[in-house]
Amino acid sequence: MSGIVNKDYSFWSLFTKGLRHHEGWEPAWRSPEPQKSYDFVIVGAGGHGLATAYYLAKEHGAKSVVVLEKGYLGGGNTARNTTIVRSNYLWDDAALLYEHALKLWEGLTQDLNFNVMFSQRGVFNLGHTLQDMRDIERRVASNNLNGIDALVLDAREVKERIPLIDTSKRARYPILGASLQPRGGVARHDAVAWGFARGASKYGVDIIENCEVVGMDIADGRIKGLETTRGYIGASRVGCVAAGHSSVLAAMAGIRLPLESHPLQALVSESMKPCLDTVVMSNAVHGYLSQSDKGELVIGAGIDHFNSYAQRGSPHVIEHTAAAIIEMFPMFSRLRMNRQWGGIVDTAPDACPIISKTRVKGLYFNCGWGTGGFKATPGSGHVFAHTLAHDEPHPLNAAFSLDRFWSGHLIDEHGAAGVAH
Ligand code: FAD
Ligand code: PYC
Repeated sequence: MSGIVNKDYSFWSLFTKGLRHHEGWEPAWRSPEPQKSYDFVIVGAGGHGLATAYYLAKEHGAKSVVVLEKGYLGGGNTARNTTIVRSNYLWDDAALLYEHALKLWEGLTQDLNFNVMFSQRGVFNLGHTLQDMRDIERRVASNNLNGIDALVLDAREVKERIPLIDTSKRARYPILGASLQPRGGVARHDAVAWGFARGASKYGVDIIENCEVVGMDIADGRIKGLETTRGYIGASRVGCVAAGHSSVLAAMAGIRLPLESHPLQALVSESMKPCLDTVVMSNAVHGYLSQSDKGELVIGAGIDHFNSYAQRGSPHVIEHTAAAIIEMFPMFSRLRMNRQWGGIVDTAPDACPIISKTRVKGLYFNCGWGTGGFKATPGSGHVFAHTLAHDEPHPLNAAFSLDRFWSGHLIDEHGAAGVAH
């Protein structure tokens, strides 16, 4: 197939479709019965899993691909994140991987022919202490050396660009400056999942929802198939992309991943008129926010520090988050919060992902994105598809294999992951 099938988007076609309201729409992806076996089985229909399937079919010509999802497509962290996209990581390996993703984001709407509403409104990381500012200078210099857009601003320049922010000296942690990545921004989380699902489906990928993987059939050190709630499915290669549940899947293969699963919460306020046209994050005050197209503030902070698979969190974290936002933007103190939720994030000791083969032949893991994987969605899928298709890492994910936890070549990105840790 040469690409995504073009539909009729003429004025007349859109007008008549509009008249039929919510009836008669054709599904965006097929929902077939699972076949007996596939060349490639992807476990997890979040953005990363769907992107993997899409690129496997599109760029590697894979004809027999299925994505298995225990719940509904895009209902995991893809649905629960706060959609910040940026590539301003410190170390070369991480920066180049996230920049690869950012470049794909820049053409994603056109590639998928589906509006993922990628809005490059800039991302500010605030500095409140001299050490923060030194770290910011270092990271910006490192980003520039890697060809990544980033600049250092002082407090006056921050105030010019974000008029509502409190840069006065009376704040508990006065703002001294910030880094700014102008090409960073936000995207529409659901659209990313739906766009990749539609694209993958049109290339022939089967997407099976309500199909939980409950066991792995491994013989002679090789994966043979998966036990699922919809029966046994044979597989030549299996890519697990299950975010907070990655350790559960790995345990089915007798593998212990160096991951912890934690809840991460977010909240949105009532809608307001547009007043914040960028993304603001502060590691020190410990909160971040942006304004959605609907006018709500989208707010978050750090993980709940206990391990859990329950997709909710503790009230004291919400209180801490609200306090941080009000410290940066005192005028939001009268804003009411509308909703709160949690997702389960898979954090690795060096705050970097694992994109790797395993000791079981044909079994691969893409996980450990922790609090920061949404921004990587297209890049992660792209390099993981390569890894699965060639049985060897793409040059951009070679440093992210499981071996690093034995060799000691960790890539410490706690600073860049910052606020959500
Ligand atoms: P998911 O979307 O969680 O997909 C994994 C899928 O696997 C799920 O749908 C799950 O149901 C399925 N699955 C699990 N086990 C099985 C099984 N046994 N069988 C079948 N299916 C299974 N990142 C950013 O870059 N920017 C942000 O602003 C940001 N904010 C965040 C805010 C919050 C509150 C949270 C929770 C996360 C945030 N993240 C952010 C992190 C980001 O959401 C994740 O790193 C990313 O979405 C992971 O994508 P995924 O496709 O791997 O995971
Ligand atoms: O990775 O940019 C990020 C992020 C922000 C909030 C959660 N994760």
